[in-house]
Amino acid sequence: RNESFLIGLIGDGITESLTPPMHEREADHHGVRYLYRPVDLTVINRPGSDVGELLRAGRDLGFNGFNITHPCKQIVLEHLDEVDPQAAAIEAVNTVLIRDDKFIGYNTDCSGFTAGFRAGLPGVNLERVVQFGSGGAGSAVAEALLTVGVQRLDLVDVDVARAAQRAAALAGRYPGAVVETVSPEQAPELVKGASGVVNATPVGMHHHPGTPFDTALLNAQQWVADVVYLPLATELVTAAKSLGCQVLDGGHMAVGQAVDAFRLFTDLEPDRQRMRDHFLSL
Ligand code: SKM
Repeated sequence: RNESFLIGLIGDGITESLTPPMHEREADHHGVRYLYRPVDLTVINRPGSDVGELLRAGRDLGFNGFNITHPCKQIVLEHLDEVDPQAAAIEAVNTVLIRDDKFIGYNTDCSGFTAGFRAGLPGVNLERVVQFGSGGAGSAVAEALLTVGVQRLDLVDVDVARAAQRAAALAGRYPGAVVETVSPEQAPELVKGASGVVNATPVGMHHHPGTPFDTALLNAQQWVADVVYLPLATELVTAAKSLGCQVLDGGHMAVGQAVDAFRLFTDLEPDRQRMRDHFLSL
């Protein structure tokens, strides 16, 4: 096999992203030439609305694909020739393949969270889940939770209209599940009665410290998942672990989206554990 791959990541402030080294190291193990370059909109002083133009430039310069992140995951949709049905349902794309000069969009945040959830929280109770955040990451995570069989999903968001729109879209596609919107004031009661709680907000990131809800509401029978991975040990993850909850840290989604994108870009089977070990060493 004498193939080479040229991949990029388009988004705002992504120069320090860990996705490029994850892909490149995995490609090294497969013995293929693989370059993964961040295309940071802040650095090149371009708005997110230029994502279509950047994709077309990338295609013309021989790129094989792109990951797409904030603020372009929705804007990119109108520039694609084909969109995977699950990505279309989530209304967000984070992976674009360039095949025969066509742009084909996928969402590996959803499939990546799903795989991480199955691996990291096997057999957990899926009866009642409360999810904080219904934005970019949140819509992919909510879809993933219903895919793995969550029976009742309560979406909490400061933007109640956004949560309501997401809940309605999900309820239509998962008629077997109950999907509701909850105001932040109603959330504490629901957290207490939940089998699992998920953070899909940026709260807990280095520049956004805190927890999305009062962790004193948790008990050891519950599981907790976070999507924040900088730091990996968020205040939520640390508190939930010390209470004895089963915990899925945000690294699982970060690795999961990279695993699934790598497979799409290369048609090679990545080694999930190896990619996670490498991610943890970065
Ligand atoms: O969906 C992912 C994207 O593929 C890569 C990324 C990053 O490296 O910052 C973040 C997420 O949006």
